[in-house]
Amino acid sequence: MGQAAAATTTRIPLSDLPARDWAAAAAALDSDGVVNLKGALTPEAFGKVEAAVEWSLANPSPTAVKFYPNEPAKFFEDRGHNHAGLVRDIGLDSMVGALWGVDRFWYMGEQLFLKEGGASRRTPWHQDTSYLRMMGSQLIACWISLDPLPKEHCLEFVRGSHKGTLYNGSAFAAADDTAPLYKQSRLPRLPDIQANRDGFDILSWDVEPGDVVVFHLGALHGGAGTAPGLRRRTISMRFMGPDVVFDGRARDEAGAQEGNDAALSTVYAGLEHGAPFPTGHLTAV
Ligand SMILES: O=C(O)CCC(=O)C(=O)O
Repeated sequence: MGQAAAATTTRIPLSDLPARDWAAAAAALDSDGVVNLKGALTPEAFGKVEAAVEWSLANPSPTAVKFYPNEPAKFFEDRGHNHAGLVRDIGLDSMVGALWGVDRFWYMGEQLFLKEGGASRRTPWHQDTSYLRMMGSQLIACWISLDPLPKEHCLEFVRGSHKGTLYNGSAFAAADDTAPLYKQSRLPRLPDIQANRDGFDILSWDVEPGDVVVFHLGALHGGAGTAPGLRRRTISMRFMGPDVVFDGRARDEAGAQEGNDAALSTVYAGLEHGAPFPTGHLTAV
């Protein structure tokens, strides 16, 4: 664990955070599967996120990866559970509580992406729930970019897809973004959204420092690439709420080339489909 300790012991009241129509934000998240909380972080809070991300980049975990090692630009990804304290420090817990209308929920950890050093390729379209056996409405990532990103370099979403088909994961293969993570699975292969963009209702925004894009982990999303000269540092902080249950429907998965299946299989052991999802490995926030 790196920087987990919270600097404050009580939540920042919603009234002390930048004002927002939280009911409208919650309704957008429910219907579209994503909402951009524009200007949600104060400059001070944004500075704390930036310090946390820089700490994580300077202290990569043993499972950090450089995707597409044969490409000139760096496309780095890492996961950790180092920033639970940050959740409280920047008022993210108050925001999540306002979106869900619940008081008790859990921090699942963070994932970092860094693209720099030239034109970097896209993050393939995928759903996070393909990699997690979790079901429920209270399952989100708060995606924060530390660098201003015009829409064409932002994270993109298929509107409403969190209520649609659950697809096989993406193997992040160099030659084919839809190549399935699980070579054997009942989940259908991802559609080629990038090649058929007009066939999908794609949502994204120009994002500025301070914006927090919140999305349901079942939403189809893909990250745009970068242009030379653009550095793109992003962090996704994930949360689950009390309505999340174990998704025990048969997937007959096998043949994953990578993933956190081994660690998660101990969490899933013995669970019945629909059982409340265990929280012992998570941080209550
Ligand atoms: O920032 C990106 O390009 C990818 C983000 C992503 O896929 C995620 O947060 O799940």
